[in-house]
Amino acid sequence: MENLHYPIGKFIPLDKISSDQRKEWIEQLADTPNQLRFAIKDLTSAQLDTPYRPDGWSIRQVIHHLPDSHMNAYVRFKLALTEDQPTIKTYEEDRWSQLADYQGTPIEVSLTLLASLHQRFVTLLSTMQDAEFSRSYKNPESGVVTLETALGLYAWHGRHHIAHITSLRNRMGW
Ligand code: NI
Repeated sequence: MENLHYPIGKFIPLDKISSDQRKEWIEQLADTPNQLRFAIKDLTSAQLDTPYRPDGWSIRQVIHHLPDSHMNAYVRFKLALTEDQPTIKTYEEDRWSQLADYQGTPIEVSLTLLASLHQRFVTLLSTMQDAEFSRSYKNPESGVVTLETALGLYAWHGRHHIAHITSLRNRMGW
């Protein structure tokens, strides 16, 4: 049976990460905004308000969540590139999804925000040297994370949420 929560599986950190692997992840991140646009194409407002699984976020919430999450990611990368293993700030993503901007902001605004953000993020990632990918931040909940692992995590994270949308569309025949 299809796993509604983890349609592409959970994120599994790799022990060894090659530069080819990093390149693939950077390409996935570069592609995420367009993949998201394609995934939500022609959905009605009622369809956007449909949860992707029972008790899960609506497609609309998933769309607004992606730039929120990836803005945090971008800041984490910049902190780790400019400070010595900084401790980053976690956030309550479920509470964020209940704030008024998730209902009140047109999705186009978050699609554009994600595209602009990823353009800067990918510009930064594309110029990072090997040693910089070994830099790290400390997540107070999960421990030390290298930037190459964080890169894999956020490449997975975009595909993870887009798959929530595409798998719902498949199930519903939309
Ligand atoms: Ni997420």
